[in-house]
Formats: sequence, structure tokens, C-alpha cells
Amino acid sequence: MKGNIERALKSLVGLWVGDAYGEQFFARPIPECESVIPAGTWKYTDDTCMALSIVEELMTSGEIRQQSLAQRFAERYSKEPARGYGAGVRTLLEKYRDNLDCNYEARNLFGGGSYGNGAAMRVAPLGAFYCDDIESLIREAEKSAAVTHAHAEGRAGAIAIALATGFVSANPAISGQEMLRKIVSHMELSKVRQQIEYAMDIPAQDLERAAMDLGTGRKVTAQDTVPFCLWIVANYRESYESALWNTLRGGGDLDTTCAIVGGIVSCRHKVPERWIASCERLPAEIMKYIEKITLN
Ligand code: RVK
Ligand code: MG
Repeated sequence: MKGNIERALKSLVGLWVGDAYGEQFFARPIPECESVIPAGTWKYTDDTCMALSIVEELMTSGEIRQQSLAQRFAERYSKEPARGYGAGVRTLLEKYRDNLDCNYEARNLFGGGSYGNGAAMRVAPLGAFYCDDIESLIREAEKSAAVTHAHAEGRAGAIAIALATGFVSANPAISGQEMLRKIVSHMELSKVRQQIEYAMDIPAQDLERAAMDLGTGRKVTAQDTVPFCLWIVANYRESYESALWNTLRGGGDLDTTCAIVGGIVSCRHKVPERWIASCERLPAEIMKYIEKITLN
């Protein structure tokens, strides 16, 4: 296999824990510091479900076969439809249950494809998997996105997050500015790219301005989610906990912003055991790989 499954699983752990952590704060106030975490079990959402399907597809085929990925998405959705899926993607997944052509259906959603943040929220493990091969990374990220998010902005969001994860996974010491510069240099023109360029000029620690000017996913689109997440990764570098807690401070689409940031930052920092233990377990068949590869 060309890619690196161990790196993909490390990213998946960060995404899963980030998703479940972020989801907790729709119903409770944000704590005063990163060391205070919610009691009880943190349930994961659609972000993790869809990322699991991508990881399975990579483990099985070593690449993204789009119709097969569509089937995996649909199968998980059928078993657990109440994981908080986006409205548009739900209608697609109903069709994919009957194995309708994903490229055709995704292009016609919203009359030109979805630019929701859903392709970006699930792609980080793919970026880690292809961290040594940027050409494959971009091609496969775009293929994974197009299964549900055919709009150019939806695809651009996924490519940007996959690139970030690939760069951090290959070189955990990469500076924030260097990471942003490299992402932009591999992207075609889009609103997502334009906003990442804008993010490069927002000073570190000016979180309020970053949240305001870039957006934190309140519109649930790639354009208003991805640039802020990348700004966080670029500027909050001390630990996984600090990156995630500062993501919360931006407000917005918390499960998804935390899933995106978590999936990148876990390629650089360890995810605390206490945080992992707070999460609802993943399915046993994937947990056994995670325990073997990343937790020992
Ligand atoms: C609920 C107009 C468009 C559009 C277009 C808007 C879950 C729609 C996850 C749509 C994530 C929404 C999130 C989300 C992931 C997209 N024209 N409006 N061309 N394209 N939208 O349905 O997987 O939380 O309002 O494709 O991207 O945790 O409903 O789903 O936060 O963006 O949803 O896009 O959503 P979808 P998704
Ligand atoms: Mg979600």
C-alpha cells in the first residue's frame, strides 16, 4: 500500500475526540481553561462516521473508489441516521443506499453541488495517509469530496484540510505561516483559498478578529469553516488541548471545527488519554487497530 495507515489512524483519533468534545458545548458553557473537560460520555457525530468510512476505504483499497465510498457512507447512515448529518447530504445518502451514481447525484444537489463543510470535516486522515505524496493527496482528497460535495468550494475545503494534515504529519515542526503558504500554493483559485490568504495576515492571538472575519461555520459551509480552522492550527501550537479549547472560543459549528482542528493537530501532539477515555467508543473493528497502533 502506498499510503501510511498508522498516520491516518492518528489523525482519525484526533478527529473523533475533537468531534465528540466540540459537540458537548452546544449544550453547556465553554470552560474557563482547557484542563476542564465535560463529565460523562461524549458522543461522536456524523463527522466521525464519515471519516471512518474514508479510513476503511483507504485500508481496503489504498485509494478512494468513489462508488464504494458512497456505499460505505450510506451504510453507516442507514444504521445510525441520527448522528446529525447535514440536510443535503442526507438526501444523497438515501439515494446511495440504492447505489445511484454518486457523481451524477452529487453534482445535481443544490443545483450545482454542495459547498457544505462536510467534505472538509472528514478528510484529515486521508491527508495523513498521503503525507509523502502530495499529488495523490490532492487527487484523492478531491475524489473523496466529490462523492457528496461537487461544488468547487466544497472540494477546495477538503483539499485545504487534507494538505494541512499532510504537511503537519510529514513535518510536525512546520511553522504556521509556512503551512498556510504551502496550502495556498497547491490550491486553485476559490473563496476558500482567498480566505486562507487573508488568514495569514491575522495576528496570532487575535482570535476574536479571526472568528469574526473568517467565520466559524455558522453557515455550515466550507468557505466559512475551513479558513478559521487553519488559522487556529497555525497559531495555537502548544498542545492538542489548547488548539481544541481555543477552537471552542470561536463559537460556531463546534463539532465540525473541533473535528477538523483535532484531525490535524493529533499528527503533531498526543491526544490526552483522559480525553480519549471520555469518548463514546468507535466500532470494535476499528478500535482494535487504533489500540494496537496509536495507544500503546
Ligand atoms: C449539522 C445553498 C448550500 C449549498 C449550495 C448549505 C452537520 C445548506 C455536520 C446545507 C457539519 C448545508 C455539517 C450543509 C456538514 C451547501 N447552495 N446552500 N450550493 N451547499 N449549502 O447538506 O455534510 O451538522 O444549507 O451538503 O456539508 O456536523 O444544508 O451537508 O457541521 O450547507 O452538518 O451542506 O454538512 P450539506 P454537509
Ligand atoms: Mg457533526
